[in-house]
Amino acid sequence: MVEWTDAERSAIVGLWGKINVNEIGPQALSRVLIVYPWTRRYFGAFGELSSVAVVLANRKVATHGRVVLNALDVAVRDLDNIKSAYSHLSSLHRYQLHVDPANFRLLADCLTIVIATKFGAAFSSDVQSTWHKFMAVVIAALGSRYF
Ligand code: HEG
Repeated sequence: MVEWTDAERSAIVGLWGKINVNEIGPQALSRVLIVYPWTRRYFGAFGELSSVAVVLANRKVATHGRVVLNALDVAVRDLDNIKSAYSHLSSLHRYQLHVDPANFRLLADCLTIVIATKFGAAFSSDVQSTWHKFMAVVIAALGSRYF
């Protein structure tokens, strides 16, 4: 059971409140596909993903980036129940999508970089520390059906 202090809760909710899912979601997912090109194998249904320009212009990538961030919104709003909230998503990624769970961390890292780029000094090391904890809990929850 994860424990959150009031300061951690308000740091996560505060940061999340400034995030535009429609902007950050597509940036984070396209970054994963560009920096870690082997992750493109999971998105065969998204069409052409063979170059940086094509990934950035792919509408399905943008849409799915929003889907992923909207799923994170569920976690932000239910910080005490992230594991159960993600139990179905974890099964889906394991049994139907066959996503190696190591990729969850890659997405978290890209998302953190996109957020840092967007918010600059406002994304202080203190805020990052709490954000990192949040993403670690999300990653563990998404991996919970793998083990
Ligand atoms: Mg996953 C579908 C969330 C990481 C590959 N992902 C989905 C869906 C959600 C989701 C909500 C839609 C589920 C549905 O249709 O019911 N994904 C999600 C989160 C995170 C994540 C919250 C990490 C924070 N996903 C992730 C990673 C990969 C991946 C790292 C692969 C590298 N997801 C993936 C694929 C699909 C989804 C291939 C199906 C996409 C489609 O065909 O529309």
